[in-house]
Amino acid sequence: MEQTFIMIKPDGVQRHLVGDIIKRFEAKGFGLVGLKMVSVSRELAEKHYAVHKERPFFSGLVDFIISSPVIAMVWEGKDVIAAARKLIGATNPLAAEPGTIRGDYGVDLGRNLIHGSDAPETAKQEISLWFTDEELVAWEPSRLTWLYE
Ligand code: IDP
Ligand code: MG
Repeated sequence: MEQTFIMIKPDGVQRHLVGDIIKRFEAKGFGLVGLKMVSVSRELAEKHYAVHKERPFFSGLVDFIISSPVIAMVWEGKDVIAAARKLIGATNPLAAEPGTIRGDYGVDLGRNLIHGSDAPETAKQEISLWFTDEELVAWEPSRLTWLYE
């Protein structure tokens, strides 16, 4: 089963959308493998967004991510990386479809509520950046028979 790294950004936590967001992933049928609240260090935020370090929005993005706690999670399931990106919606919330997290709750590119890994390699990197092996919990979900053929 594939795994992906999902982070509810400071705006999602401050706006009390944590429960709603987690509910969407659970209801879809994905399984939670790791979860923690983090006051992000500048170093971790810069590593997480290293791919964007030459972009004009980089320093504002890092300042935002460290401004207030985030919820870091690992979710598991069939094609969960791409499926999570669909649940999340387009990067710009005004362009994101209604029914997606960003489409339902956001208006600004710099306040788009949530991060999701974009490919298998980045998912692996991000999971190991944010979680130790001991923090990831292997468990046998009883749901599988009713979700997968
Ligand atoms: P993604 O989060 O949908 O994968 P990326 O292009 O990887 O989008 O950008 C990472 C994050 O950087 C976005 O989620 C958003 O918070 C921020 N961002 C991207 N482009 C801009 C911009 O033009 N202005 C301000 N923030 C941006
Ligand atoms: Mg991205």
